Parts: sequence; C-alpha cells; structure tokens
Amino acid sequence: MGRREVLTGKAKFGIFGDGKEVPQLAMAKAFREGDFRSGYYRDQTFMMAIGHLSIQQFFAGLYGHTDIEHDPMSAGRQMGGHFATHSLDKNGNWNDLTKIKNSSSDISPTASQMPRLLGLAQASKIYRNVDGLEQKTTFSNKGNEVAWGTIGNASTSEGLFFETINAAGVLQVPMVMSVWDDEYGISVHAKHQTTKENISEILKGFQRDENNNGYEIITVNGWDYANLVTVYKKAAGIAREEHVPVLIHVTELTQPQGHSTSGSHERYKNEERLAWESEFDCLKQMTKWLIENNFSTEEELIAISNQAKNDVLEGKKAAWNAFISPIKSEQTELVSILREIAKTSQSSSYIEQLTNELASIKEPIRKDILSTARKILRKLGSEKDKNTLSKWIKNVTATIQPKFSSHLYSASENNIFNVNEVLPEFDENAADVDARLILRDNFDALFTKFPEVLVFGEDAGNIGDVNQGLEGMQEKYGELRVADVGIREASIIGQGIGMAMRGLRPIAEIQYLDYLLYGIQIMSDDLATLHYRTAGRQKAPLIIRTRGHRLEGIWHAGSPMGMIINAIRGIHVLVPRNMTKAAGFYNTLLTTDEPALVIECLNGYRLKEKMPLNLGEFKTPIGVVETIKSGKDITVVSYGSTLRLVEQAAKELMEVGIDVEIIDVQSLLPFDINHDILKSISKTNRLLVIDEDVPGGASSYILQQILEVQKGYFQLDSQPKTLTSQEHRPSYGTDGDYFSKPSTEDIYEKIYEMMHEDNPVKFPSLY
Ligand SMILES: Cc1ncc(C[n+]2csc(CCOP(=O)(O)OP(=O)(O)O)c2C)c(N)n1
Ligand SMILES: [Mg+2]
Repeated sequence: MGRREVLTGKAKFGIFGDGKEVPQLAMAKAFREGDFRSGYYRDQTFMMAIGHLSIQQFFAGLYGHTDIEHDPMSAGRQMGGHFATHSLDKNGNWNDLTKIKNSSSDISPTASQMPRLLGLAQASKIYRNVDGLEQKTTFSNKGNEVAWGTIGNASTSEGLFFETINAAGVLQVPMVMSVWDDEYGISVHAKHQTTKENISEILKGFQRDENNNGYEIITVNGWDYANLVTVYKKAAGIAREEHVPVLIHVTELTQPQGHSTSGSHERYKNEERLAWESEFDCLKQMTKWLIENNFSTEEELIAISNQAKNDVLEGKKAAWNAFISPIKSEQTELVSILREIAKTSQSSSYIEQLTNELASIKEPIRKDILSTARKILRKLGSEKDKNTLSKWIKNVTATIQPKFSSHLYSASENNIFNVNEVLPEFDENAADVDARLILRDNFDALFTKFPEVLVFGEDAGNIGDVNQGLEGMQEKYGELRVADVGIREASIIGQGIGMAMRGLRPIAEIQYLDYLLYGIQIMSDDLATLHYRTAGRQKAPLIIRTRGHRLEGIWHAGSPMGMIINAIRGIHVLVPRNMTKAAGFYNTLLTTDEPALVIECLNGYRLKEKMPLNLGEFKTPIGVVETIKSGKDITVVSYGSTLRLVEQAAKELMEVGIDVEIIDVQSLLPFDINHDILKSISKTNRLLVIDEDVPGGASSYILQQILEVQKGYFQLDSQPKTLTSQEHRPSYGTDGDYFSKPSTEDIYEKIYEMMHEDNPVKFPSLY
C-alpha cells in the first residue's frame, strides 16, 4: 500500500521493510528501555515493534507531513524509512533516555550509521566505569544499555563499516551489530560486494577466544523465528553484561518487491532466485512454523492478516486527511482572496484562469498554492488589492518556511547566544608562559568541573596530545576520560556523536586539520544535520578539537576553510588566534548544547601568553569579532595564524603612514552577529579580506557576509579585495610556504596598492 501511494503520486519516494520483518521482531524482544538503535531504512518492523512507529505515522512520513506530532521521525524532512525517537522535548531539554527505547536518527548514506553506533555503545562503558557520573540517572542505568546496529549486506562494503567494527572490537563496547543479508545491494549481487560473498566468514578473525578479546559472531537464518529469538537474547546478554560486541549475520533474507519504489527486482534476479525468495519470505516461513507447532491455525492467521489490511487502510486514510486538510484550507483561503481580487482587477481573466486551475487541484501541495499567489502578485502592478495578496503571501511564508528550515541550530535556552562573555583575569606581574599550558590547565579545570567531559584522539592520552595541551591529564583523570584511539578519523567523530547523544560531553580530537577530511563526511551528513533532521528532537553537542598545520607541505599546511564551512552548516566553526581564546571557546561551548569545531593554531602552542587566573570560567563569546588594532585607513579582516602576519605588515605600513584596522573574525560560523565589521568599514571605507584558503574559499564567504548580509557595499570607496593562497596546495618547506600562502610582503603590498589607488602621489607605485 505504501508503494501505491508513490505510484499514484501522493508520496515522492518509498523504501520499506518487507522481507526483513522476522529478525526485527526478535531484535525488538531483546531491546530494552535505555538501549539505542543505529540502523537504516529497512527497520520499519522493528520501529513498530518497539512502539515508536504507528501505521498512521508511517504514512505521515511517506507523505512528508511537516508536523512533528504527525511525523515524529523528522517532521517531513527526511524520506520515509528514516527512523528516530525523541531524546529532547519541544524546548530542547533532555527526556529521560532510560525510559525510552531509543533510536538515533537514520541518515541515507550507506554505512553512515556505523560511526555514531560506536559512540552510542561506548557511552555505556563510560557510564559504568567513570566515577562522578552516578547522578546522571536519566541517561544510563550503570551502563547496562546496549547499542544495536543494523546494516544491509551490501553496505558492509563501505570503509565506515570495517573501521567501526575494528574500533568496537578494540574498545570492547556493548554493541550488537546485525547484518540483514538478502544477497543484494539494489541490483548488485554479493559476488561484487563481499569477499567469499559472506561477511561473517571473512570477519572470523574478530571472534574472541580464551586469550584474546574480540567479538562474538553468530550466523542465523532470517526466516527462522525461534532461533532468531534465542540468538538475540544471547547476544543481548553478552553485550549488556560483559560489554563485549556481538555480530549477528542474518542470512537468507529477501527483498520481495525490489529495493525501493524506484525499481522492481525482476530486472536483476533470475527465475530460480525469485522462486526461492517467494518460498523463503520470512513471513511465509513464520506462518508455516506457527501452524506446524500449533501456536496458531490458518484461519486465525488469515483473520489477523485481514485485520492488518484494514488497520493499514484506516491508518493511511487518517494520515492522508491529517496531511492534506491544512493544505486544503490554505488553498480555499487563497482561492477566495483571489476571486475577490479578480472582481475589480484589470487582469481579472488571467487571475480567474489561474485561480480556477488552483481550485481544481484535488490534492494540492503548498508549491501549487504559493506559486499561484506569487504569479498573480506580479500582475497586480499598483492595483489597490495588491496589498491584501502580498500580505497573505508574507504571512503564509512566515508560518510555512520554518516548517522546512527551523532547528538547524539550537533554539533552546542553552544555545550559544545565551552565554555572556567572561573576560580572562590576570595577575599582571606573572611571567608569560608557553601557550599550550593555558590549554592544559584550562582542560584540567574543565575535567574537574564537568565529570561528563572526556577527550579522545590519536596521541591524546598517554603523551597528552602531540602539542602537550593535555599533558598529565590521563594520569589524573584516567584512560577512559583522556584516551588514545586508533587512526580512524571518521569513527572518532562518530564516537563523539554517539556519546554526545547520550548526555556526555565528548571532545573528539582530530590530530591535524588536513586529516579532518576523513571525518568531514560524517560531520556533514550526520552531526551537522542531526538537530535539523529531527526538527530539534535529537542533539549531539560534540566539540571537535583540531589544529591548523604550519609544517609547510601539501598535507601539512592546510586551511581548507571554505570547504569546511560550506559542508557543515549546523556546526559552529571557531578559529581562535591564540590559546587563551581557544580555552575561552571550550569554556563557552561546555555551557551550551551545540556542536562546534575548534581549530587551534599549530604554531601558537610555544608562543608566550599570560596564564589567566579564572581557568575553566572565562568565556570567549561565539559569533563576535574582535578589533585587535584600530586604524583609520583600511579594514583588514582575517583569522587564525594569518593574523600574526597581518599585525607585522600593519606595523611596517604604519612607518609609511598607512593606518590599518585589523579585525579578527574568531568565529566563521556564526559570523559577526553584531555587524562590527560594518562599523569598521563605515569608518575606513576600504576592505581587504585575508586568509590562507584557496581563492574564492572562505574569503568569498566572508565577503558575502560583509557585502550582502551587512550591506557593507554602501560604505566602500574602493573595490573590496581578497588576498588568499595560491590555488594549489601549499608546497613543501619555508620557500614552499612563502610562494604558496600570503606572506607579510604580500600583505604589505596588497594594502599599499589599495592605498596607492586612492592617493598615487602620497603612495607611489612600488613596481
Ligand atoms: C554512500 C551511498 N552510496 C549509494 C547509496 C545508494 N544506495 C541506497 S541503498 C543501496 C544498497 C544497499 O544495499 P544493502 O546494504 O544490501 O541493503 P538492502 O537495501 O539490501 O537492505 C545503495 C547503493 C547510498 N544511499 N549511499
Ligand atoms: Mg542487501
């Protein structure tokens, strides 16, 4: 019936759980309150079995109902088949997760549920073993929760699957991973997907034994209900009690109608396979088993089946009515407004024609309504009724647009805008210290203040990170809170997402910015969309800590900021110029409920700064720029390490009488919420944006913000300019850096050239 809704045009796309029902019943039996699922689009039966998806809600999802009360999975933002429960109430506050059978919100990229699964499982380990978390009883009952993963057989080909499987084996976390194996991934057979066509066979090396930790690996046929129940019970026991991961390979499943509504399986399965699938459909086998064992009679099962059909029809109707009636009211309202306008308008026949067309649509969508209104508005010129229509359009847009665009960022009381700045306090007589010590001592204060804070990354544990910003912290706070992890950036991010979704405050370290690319997919697809795609019902306030390279080389000098800020809208991006600022950002973030990426300056750890007295307390505001030198001739906007070069160039320019105002952006997302840059260029009337990204990278975003959002173009007397690195990656060594990225001389000359344009006599051409 779901399929028909798509074929008749009521829904756009459908992907369903048929062929995989029976193992999901077994999984649901073993799944408890407090547990978490991280799975994919086939888990419809499971979601129904745990009581979080009704028939009506299923259809609401298919239609894309934008009301969260009707489509609790995503308020119409995701295609049907992407499941979620509500970890947050409507104000963004945590619900008691130990009372919910939780499902983390699904995403479409195959295997992208894996990294997050690792963190969901690891949270139990943290809650069970870390002191100080005993009070957090609404998140965990002594770490007794299991994280349940599901994945299709073909999706196990993805790197994310293997990376996560290995990591969970290393970490020994309570995770039960099910592979629903129907031998296909859309049309592509297992022979193209998996060595030996058998995932459990090739994972055998992960099996634990007397001497080594590892996995428990179990294989079971997907149509064998009794065995499935036994297997799932056993798996849950092992994971829950021993915190050992389990892999269940569920074989001999089918896909009765093809992958999705986009195709049918007759195109790629042969006669023999089709015959086998129809015989071994798990529902058919379960029916047989129920009758053979006298649990039920054929008549009873037919009656249940008929009842089910009826229930689905009813649910479908209810979902459709709920979906269509508010839209129909909008249609009726507009039609009557337009008919009124047509009476006196000069374009009455045009209006009547479009109005009649709109009125005749039996099942309108909002696009039909608004596009009619907006087309007619154009025709009204300066007629007197134009106002009525434009007002109506504006009002409707104001109420409808948020249904599609709200909740990209937190709207709760704990969002970043509710944090007040707290300045660092200093003992003016104290000597300057290596800046990394400020980070270290500030982290120390944070670990003491917040037992739920933990940090993990490559070399973050034993040696206290490559730049020793965590020196001594593992000794003091233990190997679970300050942890070394494998080289696996995507699942480091996922580990953080999963733990943050369960009430912990993880700080995931990506060793160097250049290697963030391995994690950027999961940041972009999962973390950045989580709050948005659940319409604010799930969040992961994860902090990602990394450092921009200055080692000078293709993979050691990166600042691909344009790529980053454009890929991860939904996550704040902070670029502190020194370690006091960075520490202040961590302090701010830990009092908010939002995810952020903090990029420290790699060449700043050994520079000298004053140690603040109020460690763990001072707060750098987010979205606020800082003027680090005021000047009257030109505004230079930059961020991060580049600022030191700009400061040097500004000193040299002062000697020839050019007075530069330097603004540190500090926070790329969000950007200058107070429009302080506009105030600066109102004074200088000249703007230069400098960074180390490619031409048209983050600098063009900054220009868009200043010129378009802040309307800065009104204030400019000369062309706004950017100074960036070359288009290629930075070449190796100091000369490579000099010829690839903006140097002090480049900066000097660029600013000088802009002043020369203004006054060629005072500033004669350099070349
Ligand atoms: C990264 C990525 N590549 C491709 C797709 C398109 N796609 C969606 S489902 C699918 C096949 C998945 O097969 P399998 O994992 O066996 O799950 P099944 O549908 O058979 O249960 C593909 C290729 C995708 N969603 N994500
Ligand atoms: Mg498959």
